[in-house]
Amino acid sequence: MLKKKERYTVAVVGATGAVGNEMVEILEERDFPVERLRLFASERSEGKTLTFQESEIPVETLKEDSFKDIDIALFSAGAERSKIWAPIAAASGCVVIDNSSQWRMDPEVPLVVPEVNAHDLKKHKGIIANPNCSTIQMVVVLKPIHDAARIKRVVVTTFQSVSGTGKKAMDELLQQTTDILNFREVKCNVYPHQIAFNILPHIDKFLDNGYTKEEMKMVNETKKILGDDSIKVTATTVRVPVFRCHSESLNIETEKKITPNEVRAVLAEAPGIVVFDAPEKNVYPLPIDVAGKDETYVGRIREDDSVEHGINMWIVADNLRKGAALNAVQIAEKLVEMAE
Ligand code: NAP
Ligand code: 12T
Repeated sequence: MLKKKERYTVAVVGATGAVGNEMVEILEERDFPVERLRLFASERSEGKTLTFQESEIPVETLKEDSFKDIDIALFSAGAERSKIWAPIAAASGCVVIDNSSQWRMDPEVPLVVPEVNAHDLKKHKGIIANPNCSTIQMVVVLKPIHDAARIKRVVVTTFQSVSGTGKKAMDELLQQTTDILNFREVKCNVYPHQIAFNILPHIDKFLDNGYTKEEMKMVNETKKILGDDSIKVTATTVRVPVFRCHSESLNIETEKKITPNEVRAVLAEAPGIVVFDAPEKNVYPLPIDVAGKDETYVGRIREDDSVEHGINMWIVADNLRKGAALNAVQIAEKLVEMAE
């Protein structure tokens, strides 16, 4: 458990990455009670500094005793680093909030979206997992509908931005786009195919069942976060040439009947959601509008009359904020509230 203090020593591991950078900004923006901020990355970043609350903070490399005086560590440096360093950090008394996929399905590790299952934080043993970006925005929306009408099945198709893969992928989309517009040859390093002016039905590795790991994360993590193994989920995850924000088409089947207007009312009351749904005025969520926002935006809410109780909708959230850094900082804020 986190010990109650006025201010905490916080570490960001992977601070120079797309998510880590966002974490540093969000800690400052939300005025998190930071006594001292420590930043970690690989040897490649030695000598770099990042600005936090108007001071320049050096980026360090990880050592066995790095976590000795750290209260909370936000990890975002890849699953391999989390596998090695999260247990070391936890053993030295630090609470780890891990953004990688390494610990999410471990039964000893709470997998938390504060709007949905903050109560699961009570039983942590030093490591807390941040869910996958596509799962986070989906469960924020599913939870209030599940409470109102019990969800039986969800069919989701995602439209995921390149920032989900990290900095190198953002550079690749920009480079390929300028190369194509200048009649130069296109190079592919991060993705197996050209992403500029294209769509790839492939995120993370393929598994033996024909699905990708990203698709199975959405299936398994949703059940764990909602605490209900009976919810059926099937996913198709797709990469689109967008820099920021993941969009998702959701088809939801409920046990009880719920009308589109009732869904709008339930979602409008729920935390972390903006209902943005006026198609007659061309109002629906778009990545370029939702970038930089904290909430999950929901539009195109309509009935699916091809099944008994069906609802369709379109949701968009900023994958680097709610999908990663913001959710991690919100978990830290809950821990601070619960500290004794
Ligand atoms: P990124 O832009 O590629 O950044 C990776 C970060 O990890 C950099 O700071 C890098 O430092 C650091 N790093 C790499 N090797 C390291 C090492 N040996 N020791 C210490 N630090 C090391 O990637 P990203 O998009 O920020 O993603 C980072 C992590 O967040 C991944 O685990 C990813 O799975 C997770 N993530 C989660 C979600 C989510 O769904 N919640 C979304 C996106 C990403 P250098 O700059 O020195 O190389
Ligand atoms: N492959 O945290 O490429 O499990 O967009 C998040 C994002 C893995 C994860 C991506 C990924 C994760 C991506």
